[in-house]
Amino acid sequence: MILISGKEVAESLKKEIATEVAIWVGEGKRAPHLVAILVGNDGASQTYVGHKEKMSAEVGFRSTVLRFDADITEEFLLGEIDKLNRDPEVDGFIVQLPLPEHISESRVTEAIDPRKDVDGFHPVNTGRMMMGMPSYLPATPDGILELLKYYKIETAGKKCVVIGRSNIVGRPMANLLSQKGWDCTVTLCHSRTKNLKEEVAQGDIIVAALGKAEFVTADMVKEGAVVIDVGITRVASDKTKSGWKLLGDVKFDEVAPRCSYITPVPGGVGPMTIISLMKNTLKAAKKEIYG
Ligand code: L34
Repeated sequence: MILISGKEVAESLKKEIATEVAIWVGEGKRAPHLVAILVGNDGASQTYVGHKEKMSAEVGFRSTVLRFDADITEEFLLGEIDKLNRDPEVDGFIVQLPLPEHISESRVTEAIDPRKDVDGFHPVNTGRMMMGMPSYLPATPDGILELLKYYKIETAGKKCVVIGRSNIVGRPMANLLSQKGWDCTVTLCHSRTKNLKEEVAQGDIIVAALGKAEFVTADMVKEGAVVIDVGITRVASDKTKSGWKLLGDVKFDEVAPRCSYITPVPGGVGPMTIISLMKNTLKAAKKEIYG
């Protein structure tokens, strides 16, 4: 069993991005500028946005975090998005999800200028991605592809089972893995899938992205499978200082011995999500996708 270190791959890609940024700035261009909007005070979201800020600084970006109270109106948020769309000093921006229930995530996502949509969540980027056209790829699926590439994991002709059909992970992941160059035969499983255990057990590559702690157990995993764990749930723990620990969607201790490769939580997919956002922001600054 080989433990896939997202931390290590992220570190290596970080150096490449930092070098590219240094060359860009050395040519007299403005440093790429990423803005993150954070609404409310969800603990996990604050941690993730904090990691995005830190990584931005490490690769040489300028970054700004706009923090708003959970009770702002949708109209106000759309106004802030409009300002960022028009601001020539902002290359890319994201609105960290989830949003408070009274704000529509789809209206917010659609309001972002696709040219600045470094999350790759806008329908224009999603559509372009599905057609194999140049687009910003959603960060988590792109980060997973980078892990497969780094570890030289064969995907062509493999049976890949994706569990979870979210707009930001499961569905784009299933789509990308089925595209030319990756060439997987993909099954997308979800809460209404019949015989889920049997479906997952067919997978040469399993991507668990349903958001249920320790859902994938050893009996669902074929011997020698590659297991990618996207889940990250905080559960109470009396063994940590913070009072909680992180669990993936995979029951790691029993699944790991059966795998050829497996990602840990933390230190697996999470750091790659951050790196892919940096890749997209650099592309935005260089106007690589839309010119
Ligand atoms: N708009 N909303 C928007 N864009 C995104 O790309 C995200 N996502 C997901 C949630 N909402 C979003 C993230 O940023 C998930 N996500 C994310 C980012 C980073 C990490 C996890 C999820 C991460 O850094 N994980 C670390 C541990 C973090 C911890 O200590 O809690 C890891 O090693 O897995």
